[in-house]
Amino acid sequence: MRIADVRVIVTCPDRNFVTLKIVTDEGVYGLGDATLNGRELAVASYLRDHVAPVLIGRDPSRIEDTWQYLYKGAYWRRGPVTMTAIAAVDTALWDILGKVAGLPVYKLLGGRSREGVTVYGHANAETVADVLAEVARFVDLGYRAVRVQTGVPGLASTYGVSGDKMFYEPADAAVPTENVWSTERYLANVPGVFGRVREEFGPTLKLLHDVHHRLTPIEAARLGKSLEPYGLTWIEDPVPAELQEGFRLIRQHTTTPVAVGEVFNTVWDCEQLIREQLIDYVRTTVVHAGGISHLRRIFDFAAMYHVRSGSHGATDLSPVCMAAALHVDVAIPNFGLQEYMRHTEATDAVFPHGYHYEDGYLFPSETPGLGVDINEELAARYPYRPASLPVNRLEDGTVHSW
Ligand code: GCO
Ligand code: MG
Repeated sequence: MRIADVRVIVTCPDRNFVTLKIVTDEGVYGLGDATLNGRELAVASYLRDHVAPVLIGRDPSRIEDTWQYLYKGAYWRRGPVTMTAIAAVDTALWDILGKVAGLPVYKLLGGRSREGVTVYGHANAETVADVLAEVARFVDLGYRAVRVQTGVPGLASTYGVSGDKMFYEPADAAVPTENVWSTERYLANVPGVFGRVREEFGPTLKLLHDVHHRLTPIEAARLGKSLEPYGLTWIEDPVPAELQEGFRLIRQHTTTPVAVGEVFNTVWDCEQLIREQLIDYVRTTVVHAGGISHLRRIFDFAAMYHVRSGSHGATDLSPVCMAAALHVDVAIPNFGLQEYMRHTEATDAVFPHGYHYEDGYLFPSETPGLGVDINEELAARYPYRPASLPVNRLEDGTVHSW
């Protein structure tokens, strides 16, 4: 069997997605998600112009060899654009392998280690009263884990709070929207929110919170300490993680668990964080961390250091990525949690899939391969729309991490 055709499909069913379709000479095809929010066309070009030509004629079952060929063969290593492109190829090849073997991909990864994949939902609202109602809604839907984000008094907008509660989408304008941020206002507000949520929902509901890279290590330490009475499952991305040793400072001060990794692309981005046990959950996922093969490598390494998975699963990761992530989640020994934001009806129609939600769990598809498809005719009806993620500024105008 040989690779006969490689297609890059860009579509915007309510938001932009880039999908790679690898077709073999025997007609079997595989899909890979290649969506990099706000930078979609860079990956589409990388795949179309630089990757597709070298894939034609290759044996699709040589997954590891193809990964190494694309990683080492480019000379220029790592980075989100490169690793998202490699991820798409790797994912599509696993899909083909599963279809040829007649097995769902998780069986090729060693089989089921658990019955279902525990997911967390997103309760978000401007006020505490409203967010309590949102948490209740997720509890009613069966969720055992809920991420809680509220507005901050004095700030016009805050990360994680949106008008549309179900389909959160921060990439809202062709030219980035500018938000204003105040660490002081934020730190004064968050502990009270979690105090109220715990009071209302008791001690066993898993609670999570995303700081979205906005604090310094000592500020994050203070936040973690102030949240200790409420027993959070994790605080996410407390600081930008380029300086991995910075997390030592957080660790020295608080027992609140830390989750990091949605912007990481390789094991090298979290090597020190894992080896020194500076984090508890690594949030890398298939599409931005080199595909199923490399994600598995990161999680195996993490398992040696008591670090569990907590894969990113926002709406900018397509159903193709979610399908692939669930096969990994259900197979690995050190699974922690899976983020789950529902896609819109239009997105689901373009990407018909066999995974499903039930009582707080997602279940991967049992059909051969990933169990996800793309309706190309429908996809063609939704042309690309430029959309960027916002930019953050402090109250005095200084550019800050968003
Ligand atoms: C999350 C993330 C997202 C990102 C988004 C960027 O935890 O789900 O932080 O909300 O901001 O995926 O494209
Ligand atoms: Mg996040």
